[in-house]
Amino acid sequence: MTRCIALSGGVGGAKLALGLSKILTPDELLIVANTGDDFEHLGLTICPDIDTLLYTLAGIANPDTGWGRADESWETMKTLKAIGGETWFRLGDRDLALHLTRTQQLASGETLSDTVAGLAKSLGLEHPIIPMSDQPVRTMVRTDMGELPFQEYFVKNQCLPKVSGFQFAGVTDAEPNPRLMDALNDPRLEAIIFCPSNPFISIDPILAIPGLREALKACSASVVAVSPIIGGKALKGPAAKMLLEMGFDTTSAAIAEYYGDLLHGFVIDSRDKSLANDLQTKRRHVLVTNTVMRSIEDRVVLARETLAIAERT
Ligand code: FO1
Repeated sequence: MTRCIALSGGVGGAKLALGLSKILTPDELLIVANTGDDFEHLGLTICPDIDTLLYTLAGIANPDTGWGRADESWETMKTLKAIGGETWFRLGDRDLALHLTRTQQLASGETLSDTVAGLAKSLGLEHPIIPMSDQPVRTMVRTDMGELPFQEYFVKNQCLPKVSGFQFAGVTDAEPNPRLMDALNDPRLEAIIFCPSNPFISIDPILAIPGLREALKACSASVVAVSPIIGGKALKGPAAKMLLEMGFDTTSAAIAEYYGDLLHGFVIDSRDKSLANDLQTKRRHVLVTNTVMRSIEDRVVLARETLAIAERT
C-alpha cells in the first residue's frame, strides 16, 4: 500500500527520494519523475531526471555533478569531438549503455514505464520509480533568445538566457501514469511530497498533466513541499535566477506562494527561520530544519521530518 508519493526532478529531488527509500518499504513509496527534461539527442532518448533517480538510489551517481555515473569514462565523447560530432551534452561511456537500451526498448514498443522498471531492476532497486507519464512531454523555455528546448537552455546555453515563461509541449495529450493515479485514489495514502526541486521546470510539468492537479486537490493525503531555496539561493540549478526573471522574490516565501493552496505543509531551511511565522497559516504548517542534504544521514533525517509534518497536517 502506497503511503507516500514523492514528486521529483533531478539532483536535489533524488537526494530526498533516497532518504525516503531508507525509511519506507518499496510498497509504501512511489517516486514519480519529471520527464519534461527528456529529449532526443544523437538518435537516443535521454531522460535525465529518471536517470538521476536511478543512479542516486543505486548509489552510483556522480557525487560532483549529481547527474551521470560516478564510475565513468569519456572515450565516446572524445571520439565524437574528433569526428566533428555534437558534444555539448556530455554522455559518459557507461551512461550511454542505459540510453542505448532505453531507446531500443522504446522503439520495440515498450512503454517508458516498462523500460524504467527494467533498468531499475538491473540496478538492484526495489523502490518503484515511475515517469509522470508514458507520453512524451517536453519543456520549452521562453527566453530573450526565443523559445528554447529545455536542454538547449539548460546545458547548451548554461541557463544564461533570461526566462519569461514555460510551455510543456505534448502535455495536453499526455495521460498521468496509471500507477500514480491508483496511488492518489488510495484512501490510505498519507503524504504527497514535492521534493526540493525547481517548481517551474521539475514539479510544474508533473502538475500540468491533465487531471493531476485536480486529483491532488481531491485526495485526502497531505501535500508537503520542501523548499529548494535556502537563504535566497538555490543550492544547485537556476531556480533563484528563474524566480527573479519571472518577477518573484528569491525566497522560500515565493515558493510557498507559487504552490498556493495545494500545500498543507512546507519545509524551509533553518537559515530562513525568520520567514516561518508569516508562512504558517491555518491550512499550511511550516517546519524549520536543515534542508541541506550532504550526507546520507541528512537525507534520512529530512525524509523523516517531512513525513512527520505530513502526518501532523
Ligand atoms: N547537465 C549538464 O549541465 N551538462 C551535461 O553535459 C549534462 C549531461 C547529462 C547526461 C545525462 C544525464 O542524465 C544528465 C545530464 N545532465 C547534464 C543533467 C541534465 O541536463 C538535467 O536535465 C539537469 O540536471 C536538470 O535536472
